[in-house]
Amino acid sequence: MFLFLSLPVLLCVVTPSCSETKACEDAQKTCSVVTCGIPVTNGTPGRDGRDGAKGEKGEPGQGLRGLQGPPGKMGPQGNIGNPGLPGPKGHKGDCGDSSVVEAKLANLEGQIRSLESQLDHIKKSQSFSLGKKSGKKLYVTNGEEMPFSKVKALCAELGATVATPKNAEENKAIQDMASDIAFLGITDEVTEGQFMYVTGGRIGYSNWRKDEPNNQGSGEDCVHLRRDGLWNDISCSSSFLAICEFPA
Ligand code: MMA
Ligand code: CA
Repeated sequence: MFLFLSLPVLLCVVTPSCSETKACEDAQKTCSVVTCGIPVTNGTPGRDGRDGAKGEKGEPGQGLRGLQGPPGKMGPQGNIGNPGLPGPKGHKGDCGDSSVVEAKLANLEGQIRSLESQLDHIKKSQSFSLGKKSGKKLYVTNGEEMPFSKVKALCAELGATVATPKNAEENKAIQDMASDIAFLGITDEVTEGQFMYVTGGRIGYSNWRKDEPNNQGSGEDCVHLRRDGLWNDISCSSSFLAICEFPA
C-alpha cells in the first residue's frame, strides 16, 4: 500500500466490459490515464517476496507473575567465633593497710602453732591408749570387713596405711591381733605377678601358702593374711578385715 501511494503518476485503471462503454467514458473525464479494453482472466500470483530485515526487540511480556513462596527452613548453626580481645586493664586497687594485715597474719600463725601442739597431744594420748610402743609399728582395726579400696581409704583417713608385714615378726603381730582374714597392703594391680607394696616398691618379704599366688579365676590382684598366718592372692573386690598400721 505504501509503495503504491508513493508513485508520481496516478494510474486510474478501469477495465470495463464492452457493454460498459458508458462507464469507461465517465472514467476518461476524471483520470489522467485510463485504459479501456476487453476483460481478461487474472494471471497466477507472483512468488513470495524475500524476508524483511529483523525487527527491533519487543517490550517485556505482561504475563501474570506467581505469588511469592513462604521463607525456606533455617540453616544450620554457624561455627563458634574466635575469642574476643582482652578487656581493658582494671583500675589500680586501694592501698592496703600493712599493719592491719600483719597483725592478722601474726594472729593466724599463733592459732596454727596452738592447733599443731593440740594435735600432737591428741596423737600421743590416742596411741598411748592403743598400746603404742616406742620403735614398734602400731596396728589398729575397727573390726569391719570391706573391699580393698575401702580399707585403703579408711587407713588414709586415719593418717595410716594398710597393714603390711615386712618380716616374720610383723606378720605374727598382725596375725595375732586379726580376729579374721585380713587384707594386706600388697597388690600386683600394676603388673600381673609382680607384687608391690601399696606405699611403693617390690615386696622384700613374703609368706605365701603352698601353690600361691595363683591368680585364680578372673584374676586375683590383692593379698590376704589367713588365720594360719599364710598369704593368698585374692580378688580386691572381696571383703576382708581392715587393719591399718602407723609407722614405728
Ligand atoms: C580359693 C581362693 C583362691 C585360692 C584357692 C586355693 C577356690 O579358690 O581363695 O585364691 O588360690 O582357693 O585353693
Ligand atoms: Ca589365690
